[in-house]
Amino acid sequence: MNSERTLVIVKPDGVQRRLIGEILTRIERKGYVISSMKTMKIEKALAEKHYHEHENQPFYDDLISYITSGRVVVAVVTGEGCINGLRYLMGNTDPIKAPPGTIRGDFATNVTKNLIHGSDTLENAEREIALFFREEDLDI
Ligand code: D4T
Repeated sequence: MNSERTLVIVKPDGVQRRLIGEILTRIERKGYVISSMKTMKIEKALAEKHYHEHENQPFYDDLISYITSGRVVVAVVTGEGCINGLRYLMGNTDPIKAPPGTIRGDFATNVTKNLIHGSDTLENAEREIALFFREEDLDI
């Protein structure tokens, strides 16, 4: 399988609970590379672009206010099969259904405050990376 890249966000609860190191360690231990990274507070307009596919969902307003509520870590992660691989590391969207050993299974209980975002498809990975990073800053 070819090397891929994906967008990871350590969400506000992960930052507030001092879990940045724990989460990034798991990603690195798996064998993926954190190739670009920054901390930031996501503005509402950017959050709406990022989560536009959920705009008709009943949880959308809560999702936007949550993801804009505090600082996050945004990273481009690269590695063989990392889009799906990261989703396995993260566990099910609902942490109650995420098995022990996964990030959400080990550290979260709430479907909104579920610690981490990872792109779900190649197309979304490229779309999301372009929302948060300039291409010329990525290939250093
Ligand atoms: P993200 O996109 O944050 O990596 O999460 P997932 O890919 O695992 O889950 P998703 O796209 O289906 O949902 C996006 C985001 O919405 C929150 N959410 C989801 C919520 O607050 N209530 C819900 O009922 C669902 C399904 C959690 C993640």
